[in-house]
Amino acid sequence: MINLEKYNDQPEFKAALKEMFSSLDESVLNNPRYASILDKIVEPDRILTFDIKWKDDQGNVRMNKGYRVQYNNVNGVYKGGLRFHPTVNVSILKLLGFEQIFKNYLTTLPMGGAKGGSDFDPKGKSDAEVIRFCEAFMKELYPYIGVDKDVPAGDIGVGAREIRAMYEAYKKYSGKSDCSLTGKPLDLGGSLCRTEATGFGVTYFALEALKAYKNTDLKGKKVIVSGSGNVALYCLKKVTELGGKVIAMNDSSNAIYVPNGIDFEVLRALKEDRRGRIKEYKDLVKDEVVVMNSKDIWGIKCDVAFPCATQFELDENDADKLIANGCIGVFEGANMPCTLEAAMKFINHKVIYSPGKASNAGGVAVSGLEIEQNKKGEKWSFEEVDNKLKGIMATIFRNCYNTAKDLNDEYNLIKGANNYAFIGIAEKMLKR
Ligand code: NDP
Ligand code: 2IT
Repeated sequence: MINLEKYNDQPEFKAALKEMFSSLDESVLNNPRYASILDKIVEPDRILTFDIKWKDDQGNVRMNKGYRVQYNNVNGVYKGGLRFHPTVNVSILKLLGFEQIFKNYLTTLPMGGAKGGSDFDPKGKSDAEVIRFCEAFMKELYPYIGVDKDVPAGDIGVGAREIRAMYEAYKKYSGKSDCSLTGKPLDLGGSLCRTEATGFGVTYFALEALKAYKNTDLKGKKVIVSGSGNVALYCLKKVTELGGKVIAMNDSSNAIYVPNGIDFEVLRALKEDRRGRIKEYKDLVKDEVVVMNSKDIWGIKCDVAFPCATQFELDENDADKLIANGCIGVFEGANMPCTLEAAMKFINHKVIYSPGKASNAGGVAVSGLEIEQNKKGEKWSFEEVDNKLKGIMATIFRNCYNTAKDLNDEYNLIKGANNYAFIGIAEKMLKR
């Protein structure tokens, strides 16, 4: 058994371990075949830590911490995003890296688990500062990555601008132009539909689940999508295309409630082109827009919710409000946005609940397809990638749903995802 108390100084990571080990079936947890690998599965192969020195626009040398947690490569090369946010620390990266092992297995593509990033805060920095930081970050990281070793991508605070700068720096320092990063801009060998993949993917997963559990879809549904970054924006786009109405979104400062529905193109331009704040949306449209506190988003009545911002943004009290308001499905686009207590409330009330490692796997899945295209020297059409993404999300849903049903706990997709993926990874570790 895993002694969770050992991780009291890493509360975020401890929460991820608790989610996993409280959901594993007795037949898995007490399987003598797996006894020898339990300790190995919980700790990363290595944690690379480095100092990043970069120059601000005034010419001052600034310093941040950089990390890459290479967790487990039994299912393929280390793979997972890079996060630039002031809260980044080893505990959060271990949470994310641990999740990534099982998420990547669920995609059915050959990718191991990793995560990395820095406590650098891109907010309030000029483009030139961000680009200099990215170059300095890659100067430290490049020896440890590459298409046959470890392939990072984006996450919070790391989008097209950052990946471009890091990929250019990788080429400069390593002299190679292999697929060492995914989420690349198209002119640098990126894949069509990678930008959209996580947000589209979580919506495809929701469609599968709504059909299987409640024989319904997103048409006419009132929807809340938290966050307003990459995942949230493309979830908004796909939900709207499928006939749902996204009535509320947020950022870390404010939420907006828009009874007539949020306009994707207006919000996209505000967020992607201008890096604006969500409250500015009010000045851009004629519709009624109510600006609220960020956290108040979960008190708005909706049919379906997609938490797409950050870890632990939705707690038990928020879950109570959503349940009382008649919400029928909560699909995680972010990584572990619901606390375990919130998730268990949904499950116990038969609200469909999907853990991020299952429903947000579309991003890394299309990263896997980007690697495949780069290796083969091919460029697939948007439609081709999008169709493969749909197929992968449907497979993930089926595998989790069938496992949950086999365990006589139909609404428990935590059990479904964790038992299915844990056995898959454990069996591979035993064969190594
Ligand atoms: P972005 O940086 O593009 O956007 C993050 C969004 O979340 C911003 O709107 C940000 O607001 C908001 N946010 C961050 N912290 C908080 C907070 N404490 N309260 C409210 N809002 C907050 O990141 P992504 O969209 O890429 O990532 C979002 C989530 O999805 C993360 O959990 C990430 O790990 C996960 N994910 C991302 C994938 C990807 O491919 N990008 C793939 C799978 C999962 P603000 O601007 O105010 O900080
Ligand atoms: O959490 C995630 O799955 C990501 N940030 C995407 C990782 C990737 O390698 O595309």
